[in-house]
Amino acid sequence: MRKAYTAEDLAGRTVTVVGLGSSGVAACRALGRAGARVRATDARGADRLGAVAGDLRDEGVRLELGANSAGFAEGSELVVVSPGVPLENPVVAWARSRDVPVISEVELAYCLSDARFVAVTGTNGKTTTTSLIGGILKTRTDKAHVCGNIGLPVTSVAPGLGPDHVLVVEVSSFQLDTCVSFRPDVAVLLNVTPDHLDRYASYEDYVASKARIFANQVGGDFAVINRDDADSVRASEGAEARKLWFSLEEKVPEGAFVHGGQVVVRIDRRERTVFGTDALKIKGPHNLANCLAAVLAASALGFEDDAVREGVTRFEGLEHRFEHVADLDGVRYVNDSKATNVDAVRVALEAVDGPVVLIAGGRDKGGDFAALGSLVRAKVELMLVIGEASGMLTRVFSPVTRVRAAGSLDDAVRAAAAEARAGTTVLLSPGCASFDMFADFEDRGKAFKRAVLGLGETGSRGGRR
Ligand code: UMA
Repeated sequence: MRKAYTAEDLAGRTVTVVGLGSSGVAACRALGRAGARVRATDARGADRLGAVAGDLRDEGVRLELGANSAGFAEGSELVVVSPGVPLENPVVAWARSRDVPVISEVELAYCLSDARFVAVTGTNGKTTTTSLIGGILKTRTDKAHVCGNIGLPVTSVAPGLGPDHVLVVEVSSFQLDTCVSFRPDVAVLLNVTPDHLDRYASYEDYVASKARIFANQVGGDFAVINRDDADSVRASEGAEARKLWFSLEEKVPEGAFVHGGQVVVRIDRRERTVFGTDALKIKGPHNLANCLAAVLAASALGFEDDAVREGVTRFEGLEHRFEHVADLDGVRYVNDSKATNVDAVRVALEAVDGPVVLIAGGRDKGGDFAALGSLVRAKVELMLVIGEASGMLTRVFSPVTRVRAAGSLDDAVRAAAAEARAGTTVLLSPGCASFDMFADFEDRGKAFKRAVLGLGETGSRGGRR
């Protein structure tokens, strides 16, 4: 399939961008450079958008602030929708009812660029794997760019880049939902477990959204898929790309696996050992799986084993993802604020040796916490619940462990410190979105770290030692 648009197609067209967060602002600017007549609408008022609204107006963007109204979109030939905007939004609904195309900012970036694309999706591990792939590529080229859901909008990087550049793009299901012609050279699907059920009608719809990453790929492209995850395998069934599998459980026919503590890659019937798992700085089976996916993506792009080894073994992990914060009186504090769904909490609990004081809660996204029952019973000595989900979490987990509600994250950290004894891990792994109490998961993780590092100063440690 050809790219849905070129810069020439967009010149002179009226395009409306919905949402002026980081991706919407970048989309406005890319469209402006392509010569489109750009309009943008945001439900937030000018007071909350800050200086960017004035800047965009100066750049010739027509704005509607404080509402997203269908009338404002009237006359648009294309709508670019931000990932946080639900498809029932009045402007999106207006476009759909008139067959005006609605695309994501990722699709727009793809159309405006000749670079090669590596797209990484999955419920968990996307940012780590995207960073790992970027880390490998950057050992050998300065033409690799890491962007997307990771925090840097793709349209701020991609437009105008030639085929000698590679974009390693973290893609969320929201961005995939409105991709039309997006065809990554390498598509990585890490795992699919229930998440965002507040946005999707059913889990099947969410799986189908993830499967869209493969939809436009053809024979010469690569699909990197988790062989150990039945829903990822299912989502890749219709993929036409060449499949490379990764597995922690079996020797795959083509792909990467672990044997005798070594990462083995088998492509084109050639099998080679790339590195020993003990050389990795990031820990836990989930991170080993992320490494296997990264190794395959880089190999598919033609990067040699020594580049792969160097990039992967150098990687030290990311902030807010099972991040070690401090050891205080033998108690380990771990910030896993990025764990915003049930499966991410499972992965974190499985990665801890010994007893856990778990801090969880926030804004519930409709996940099935009961699925964690036996794991929590086995590992969690005390669960401190915060935010809107407190009542629900108390109901679900009271039968399997001690549960206590805390009024704030600070209170939860103090209560955890008072209870934990040497050998215990205090784990913030919320399993929920942060928006009821914080600006985002980073704000929450930073608040956790401040609270932990403040424990020593306030003398509020002093639990059961
Ligand atoms: N808005 C409207 N109308 C609506 C809803 C929102 O006008 O009905 C406006 C809001 O007022 C706000 C803007 O839209 O001004 C927000 O847009 P957005 O939520 O799409 O956020 P961006 O700042 O554009 O950030 C997006 C991604 N956000 C989401 O997917 C929710 C960022 O991922 C991404 O880093 C960025 O684009 C660059 O590509 C964040 C995220 O939380 C990290 N992603 C989710 C996740 O990781 O689980 C999917």
